[in-house]
Amino acid sequence: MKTHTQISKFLSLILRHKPEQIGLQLDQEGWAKIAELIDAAQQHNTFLDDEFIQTIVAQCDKKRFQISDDGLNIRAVQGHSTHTVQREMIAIEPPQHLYHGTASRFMESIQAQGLIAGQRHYVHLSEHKETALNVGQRYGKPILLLIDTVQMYKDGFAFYQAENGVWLITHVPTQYLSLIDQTKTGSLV
Ligand code: HQG
Repeated sequence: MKTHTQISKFLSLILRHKPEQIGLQLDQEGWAKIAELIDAAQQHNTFLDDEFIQTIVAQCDKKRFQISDDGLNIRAVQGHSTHTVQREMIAIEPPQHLYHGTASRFMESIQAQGLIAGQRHYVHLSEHKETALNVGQRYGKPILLLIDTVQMYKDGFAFYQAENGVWLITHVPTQYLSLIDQTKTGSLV
């Protein structure tokens, strides 16, 4: 029997990155039929049922997953890398401040290229410094970057927001980035 965390990671893997690992079909908007997911997982020795899925979706701290209004489908709302998913998102005006957390070892490359999406479809941005820092520390010494959203928006960049509040953008060129110095609270360098 797998734990909630293991199942949550399994759902992230299948619904964001590798549905083919269990032979599951996702549509362009990322939806999978829950009944098909349960069957496919079972055939690959992962036991899931409707109730377990509902609990994981409801308890997920980052609200990574969404269940359709009719209760029949499930998807990850962001974080995809699989090319079968190409969500049609509506560009909206961003808030004045958005942050990106990264690790110090990526900074040389970020200074050269700006923020790029890598394996995922988008660069992930947050309205909250703490969230961004937590994201950054997954990869090493965390670095906090502030995005000049006002100028980017004026310059015609498209910002999207996933259902769980995560902001998405395809690329952030270097000139819109500033480093927030953690040692001097609130000040920029
Ligand atoms: C970095 C988690 C070198 C980027 C989190 C990041 C998030 C560059 C890494 C979500 C670069 C990509 C996404 C460049 C960006 N050169 N490195 N030019 N541009 N990077 O995991 O933002 O728990 O794909 O800074 O909470 O860390 O999965 O993206 O460090 O919301 O739901 O390349 O994943 O959510 O790493 O995290 P990732 P991320 P979940």
